Amino acid sequence: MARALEPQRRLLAVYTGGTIGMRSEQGVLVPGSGLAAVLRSLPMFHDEEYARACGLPEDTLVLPPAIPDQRVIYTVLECQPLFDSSDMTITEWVQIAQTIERHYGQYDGFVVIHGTDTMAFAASVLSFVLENLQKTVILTGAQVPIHALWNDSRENLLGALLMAGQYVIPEVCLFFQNQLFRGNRVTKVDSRRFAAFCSPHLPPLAVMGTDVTINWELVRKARGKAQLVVHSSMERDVGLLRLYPGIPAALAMAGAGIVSGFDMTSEAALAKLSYVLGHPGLTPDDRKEEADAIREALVPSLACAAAHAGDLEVLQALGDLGSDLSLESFNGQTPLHAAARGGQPGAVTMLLRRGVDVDPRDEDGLSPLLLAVKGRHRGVIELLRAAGACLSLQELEDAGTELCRLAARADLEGLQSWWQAGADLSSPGYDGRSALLVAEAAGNLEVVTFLQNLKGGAGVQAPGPATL
Ligand code: ASN
Repeated sequence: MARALEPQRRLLAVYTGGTIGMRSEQGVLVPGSGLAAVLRSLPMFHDEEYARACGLPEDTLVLPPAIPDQRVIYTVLECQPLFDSSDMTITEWVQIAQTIERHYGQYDGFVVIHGTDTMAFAASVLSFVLENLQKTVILTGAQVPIHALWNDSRENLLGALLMAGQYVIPEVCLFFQNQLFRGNRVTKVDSRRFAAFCSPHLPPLAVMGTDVTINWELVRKARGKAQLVVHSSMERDVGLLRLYPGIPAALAMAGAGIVSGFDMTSEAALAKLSYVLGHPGLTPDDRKEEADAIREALVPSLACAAAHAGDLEVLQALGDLGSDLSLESFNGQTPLHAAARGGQPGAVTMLLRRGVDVDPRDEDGLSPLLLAVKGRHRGVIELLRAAGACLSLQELEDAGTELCRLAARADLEGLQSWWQAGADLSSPGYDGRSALLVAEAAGNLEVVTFLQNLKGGAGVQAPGPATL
């Protein structure tokens, strides 16, 4: 899933309109055709020498090398007509999805050049319409046309091409101002600044600075080799109800088909509703079931995010809706893992009160207790131990080497965390030395005193859960 290392990666750039290519016609900015020709004239977007040497066809452009031994080759497909995105609807977004479907086999990734006004809607809709994505799809655009001297078009488009060309991020994303966001998590927040979008409830999937930082743990994992499916039958007759202070009680119409949007953006909520209600062949009951299933599918990730952030309100709301708070997210981690990793005693307490398993294992066999130890979250360790969590035999066996490493670095808090979790601090490391010997050799007096006190007093083995 990391950097794609084929010598040539081929992208399709679908140009739908928007400010990026706009020109002034009688003083009014209108979407301008011929973007490929403009890009061809800019050396940052096209290496003519390489294109000629490889005999690339006329409509095909190639970026200068960003990393050795790899080239990003791209074709610009200009839509007819070009749109100011405020005139676009679900119909046009489904057409974009169908264009991607038609060319899916020929290209390694896709960039959709789109106006900013409705780009968050477009990204949300595409994320539901395109099912089983195995390739990167990135929407981008700009606040200032590419022809202007001071613009954000070049940076945004180049960034999107580089991300789609170099990485396999199999989901619909939006790239703007050096950040790659999950498409159905963004919303437009500014129409004048270059930082036009934000993702209020999910950090960016990637950030481009001096280096590219990708949050791989957030990136969707492509499962299996299922074929791309395009859901073109989206329901147009959907609406959004925004809750406001003093909203009349008559509008708490849960029974009238209102589905909570949780922390979704309004763009994503609308797109999802349109997708669910448009699913062909569904009876009203099926649709409700489908909406429930989608909610259930989202619960593990939402609950994990809330638990990690210590957002008790959201956790409570999810629990009150009858959601199972011990469900695993994609990597096998439960909300309790997330709360332990985030060092959130409040969330841990709430989850334990709701009766979740205290010792679940994720895909790598890690338990919440071990994650709390690694994070030195002593309050969480205490709660988990009191609830009966224990390190596994394997974890206890492996602890010796880690304890010696902590002793060598004078990491008292780390050692205390292991002790609190029930580890035997006299366990030998890989070379047979104990943490105490290592600390003495390194002259880490505070650690030596701590370990000696344990030896002489409470013992190097922490008290059992019942005494904590
Ligand atoms: N009106 C333009 C559009 O959405 C705004 C932009 O792209 N910056 O097409």
